[in-house]
Amino acid sequence: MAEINRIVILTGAGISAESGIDTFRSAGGLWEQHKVEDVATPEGFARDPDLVLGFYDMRREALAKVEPNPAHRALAKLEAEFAGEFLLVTQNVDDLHERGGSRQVLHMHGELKSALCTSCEIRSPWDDTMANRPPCPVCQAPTLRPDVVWFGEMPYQMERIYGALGSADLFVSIGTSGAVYPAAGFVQEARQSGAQTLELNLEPSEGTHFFHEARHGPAGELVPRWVD
Ligand code: BV8
Repeated sequence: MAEINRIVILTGAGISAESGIDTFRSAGGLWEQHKVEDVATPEGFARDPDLVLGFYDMRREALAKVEPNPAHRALAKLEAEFAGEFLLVTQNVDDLHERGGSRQVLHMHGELKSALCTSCEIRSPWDDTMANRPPCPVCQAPTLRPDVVWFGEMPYQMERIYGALGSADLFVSIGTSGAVYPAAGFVQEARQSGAQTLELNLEPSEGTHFFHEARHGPAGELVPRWVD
């Protein structure tokens, strides 16, 4: 990648699919098992906190049983070897990028293994269950929620992301349907800044026409081949 100096990568649920993590919108995916408004909105949490805490407990438990796949490891290799600026933004709340060797991961939708206390508003590392209302490790109040960004909530570090998109010369989107904003709009931001844009996905995403190039197939095959 001689002429490329600044890379921004966006990943979605598809990069973790071959590790055995359910995606959201593929057949049998997470959203088929649950209505989004019931488990991924503040209103759903207010209405039935036990349902929501149980949904995220189930996903956190599933995460402990799976491993990163070659796509995660290829991105870690690229981060280690690339001499320019490199930003990995993920919509995923799993820790497979980190377990695959990535050192800097920007979780714009939060993380399953983090808890947010709605009383003291402090985040704590978390890999236990929450449905039994454990005390916040900081203020001891029984008011933990998953530290994930629900629909209608502002994703994390948006200024940093838009700053990187504004100066990127390569934007690569991996394993995302392009169904959720603002992440789905990143390709347009990158194009406006003159970046080359590449989609690596099992099938054409909703925004595939915005990309200069699109390659379709499993991330576990496409990403290592692209990195090498
Ligand atoms: C916000 C929570 C505003 C954690 C999630 C325009 C602009 C801004 C907002 C909006 C807008 N229009 C509408 C909105 C509102 C909304 C939205 O986008 N709605 C959609 C449904 C239309 N957006 C929001 O609410 C966002 N917040 O805008 O706030 C604001 C402003 C000011 C102040 C306050 C607020 C928040 C969005 C975040 C919601 N939280 N997750 C969790 O439970 O995980 S979103 C959820 O969907 C996940 O995070 C997931 O990452 C995300 C996107 O899904 P994908 O990752 O793409 O997964 P999906 O299953 O859809 O697709 C998988 C893809 O992989 C498929 O294409 C498949 O083909 C492919 N694949 C499968 N297997 C493989 C593969 N690819 C390669 N290899 C394989 N093996």
